[in-house]
Amino acid sequence: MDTPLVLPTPGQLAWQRMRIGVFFHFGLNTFHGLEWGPGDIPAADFAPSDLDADQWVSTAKDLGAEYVVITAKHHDGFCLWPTSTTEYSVASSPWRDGRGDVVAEVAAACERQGVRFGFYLSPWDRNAPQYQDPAKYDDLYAEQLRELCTGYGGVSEIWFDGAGSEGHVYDWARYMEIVAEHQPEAMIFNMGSPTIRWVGNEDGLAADPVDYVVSESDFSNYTVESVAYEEALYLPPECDVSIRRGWFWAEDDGPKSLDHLLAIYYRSVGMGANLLLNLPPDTRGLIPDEDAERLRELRAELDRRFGAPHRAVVSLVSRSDEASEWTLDLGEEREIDHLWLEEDLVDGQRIRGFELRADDGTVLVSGARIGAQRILTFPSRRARILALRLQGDQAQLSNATAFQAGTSHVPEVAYLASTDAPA
Ligand code: FUL
Repeated sequence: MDTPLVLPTPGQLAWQRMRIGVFFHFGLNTFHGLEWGPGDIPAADFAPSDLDADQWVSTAKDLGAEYVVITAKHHDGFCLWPTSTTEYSVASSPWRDGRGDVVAEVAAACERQGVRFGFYLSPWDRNAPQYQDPAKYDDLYAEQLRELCTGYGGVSEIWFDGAGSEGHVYDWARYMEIVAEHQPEAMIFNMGSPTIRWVGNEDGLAADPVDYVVSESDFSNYTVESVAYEEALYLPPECDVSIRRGWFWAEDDGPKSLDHLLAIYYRSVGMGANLLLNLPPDTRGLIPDEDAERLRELRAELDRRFGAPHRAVVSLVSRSDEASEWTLDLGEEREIDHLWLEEDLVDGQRIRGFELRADDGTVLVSGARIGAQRILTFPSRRARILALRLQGDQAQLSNATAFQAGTSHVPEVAYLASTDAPA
């Protein structure tokens, strides 16, 4: 069946153009090497020795991230801001003598460094006694959401994680009213009235084809159930993945290899999805040196591959109802092995297939979607003119840029995260 044409909002297009965000998983779990804290670890254990949110945000910027998402509250219910809703927060910890606010420090660092700020507020709460009574819990959660939507300036993204919430009934209409009133521009991840969706795995990998218009999406890593929408929605995917095995910092964990991160980059950003890479701060309250170093290596390799762009002049040659032919002119003959294409999405995602040919007619690469951006690789060759055939009514290309990366090899993904619930 044909996917209906649903147009993106300007906010969704702006979010897609940011391409890379960084997740910060931080909380009591960090101090116990836990992933899903039970909800009764004493707040007194939250004691980062050198917390520096500017270091977090500048590390994210080193990667090229334009937004961050902080776990304001994870499943254990511990709040990283001094909420009025529970004593289970930084206000009951020794950090900054109980007068600290991690969310405020991250928001201020974002403001200083020109990075957009977002937060994760776990619906599932293992600490709040109210959780067993959905109506009472709605009051608590709505107030937490209100505090976060009103106390920290502009919010770019709100992350509603489905994990642990399977079967629980929340008053999403009420929550969405709070967001609409205070942060109408915020992208809404996954639940409520989403504007962006989960990619369906925690490996950072988008499946081919990446469709922005969907009528259902996956709910969480711990159920095969999906959510069906009443009508098809424009919901671009976000690929969340941790630089480490775990989402939270743990002593015996370490960063993924450069090859693995490159594979993730090509299979997320390179496929037209956003990448949300998790960088977990350690017990000092700093992104570990080895993780920051690995990110710099990744950035250096991406700069090496994509640092010398040859932008092509894009011309439409002919068009029928189903397809269009384009030429991409590099101005002079060059040795190239990568092509970065961007679809103009203002009138919707229209490209349903593409074929890239050299001027001798050889097909270099073909595929199903281009979307916000698509990175194509092919064996190195000399070329000035490339021909591109696009399937799809009124398909529009907005950018074609060629590169000589010195390789057309895209690393394989060697490691897939488990979908088992953490203990
Ligand atoms: C999952 C959670 O259960 C993990 O702990 C983590 O927060 C990840 C981003 O989402 O579903």
